[in-house]
Amino acid sequence: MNIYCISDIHGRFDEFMAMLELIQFDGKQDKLYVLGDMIDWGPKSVEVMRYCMENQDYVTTLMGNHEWMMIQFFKEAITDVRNNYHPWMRNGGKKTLAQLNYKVTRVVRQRLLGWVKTLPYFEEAEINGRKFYLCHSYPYTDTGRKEHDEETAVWRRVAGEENPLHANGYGNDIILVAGHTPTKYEYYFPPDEKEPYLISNTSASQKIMIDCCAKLIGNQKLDKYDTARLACIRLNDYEEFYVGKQQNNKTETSSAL
Ligand SMILES: [Mn+2]
Repeated sequence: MNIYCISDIHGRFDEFMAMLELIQFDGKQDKLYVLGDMIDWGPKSVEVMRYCMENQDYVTTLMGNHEWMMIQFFKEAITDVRNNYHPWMRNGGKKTLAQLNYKVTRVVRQRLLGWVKTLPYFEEAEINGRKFYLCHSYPYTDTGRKEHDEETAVWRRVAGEENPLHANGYGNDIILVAGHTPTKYEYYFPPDEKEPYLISNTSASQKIMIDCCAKLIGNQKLDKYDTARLACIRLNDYEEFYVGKQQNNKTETSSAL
């Protein structure tokens, strides 16, 4: 069995499908963890959500801050006037909302939102004697204040910090795998804008960061050297896989929709 992790797909459904082809993913034998942020910025967030929801036999999806913002948005049931000021609207959610409003039926929308609410904040996995803790952004803190803990898990950055699990009773051998922070911001300052994004796998700190900034794929203004990619890591042997912009994915450079 192969175990793969992918994160921060951000609506790049065509790149996501190209990745499954590249890794020759086989749902009968393999397992895929999607470490949150399926949605927003990219053009096909609903397609990504549907794929993850409909293939739960072999795809486990975790909560990301973008799913978390979407849930808050619908929970707060805010009026049209205030819509534009909601954090979700200012963070790539406009296209996702438009898709949910106009591209799917009410029944499908309710199913998707109902499912997203149930997403876990972390998962543990073990392969070849190695233990992994998977989350979107930060290990679940468990202070007893549920909302605070959930918010921390999807927003707080682990970048620049040692693996926080080691000080928290998980032992010294557990390896953290997370997305959320584009990997260039892990160690380079200022980041070299011409270098492609790479997975950051530092065995010393037992921390693997896999967000290679797929949200910017095809954005000529913010990624003029075409360095953003969708990344995937196979936990069995740490093989890394990358997918760039796909032909049939018409990426809009403007965030307006
Ligand atoms: Mn995120």
